[in-house]
Amino acid sequence: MEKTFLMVKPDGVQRNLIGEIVNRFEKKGYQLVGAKLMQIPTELAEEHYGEHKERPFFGELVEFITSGPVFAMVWEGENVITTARLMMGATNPKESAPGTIRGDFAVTVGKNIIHGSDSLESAEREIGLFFKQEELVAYAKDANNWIN
Ligand code: IDP
Repeated sequence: MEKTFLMVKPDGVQRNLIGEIVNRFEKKGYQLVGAKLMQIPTELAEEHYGEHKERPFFGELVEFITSGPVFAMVWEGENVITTARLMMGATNPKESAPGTIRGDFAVTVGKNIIHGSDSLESAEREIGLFFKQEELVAYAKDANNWIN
């Protein structure tokens, strides 16, 4: 089953949005298979956001993502990578639709509440960066028969 890496950023944790965000993905019908509250070390932040190394906002981005605890998660379900991105909304909250997480809770691009993998390749890379294999839990839920 497809998996994605989602993370409530420090602004989302500080604004008490962990529960709200978990609730949205649970209600949608996806399954949580791993989660932890953690403080990201600078080296991990730089690796996670490596594709943005040359961007002018890279320093600011690393500083922000390490500025407080994040809630890192792995979610599983059919088409979860693409659908989670739709549920998050556009990167810049000025463009994210109401009803999406960023559209409902964020105002500026630098503090946009949530991260989610944008492809199968980045999902596998990011899950590997943040979680050990034994931290992911495979389990069956009867309700899945009413979802899939
Ligand atoms: P994504 O998070 O929607 O995948 P990316 O383009 O991968 O978006 O950018 C990563 C993160 O970098 C964004 O979520 C946002 O927090 C931050 N970011 C993007 N553009 C800017 C900017 O112009 N200024 C500050 N931060 C930015």
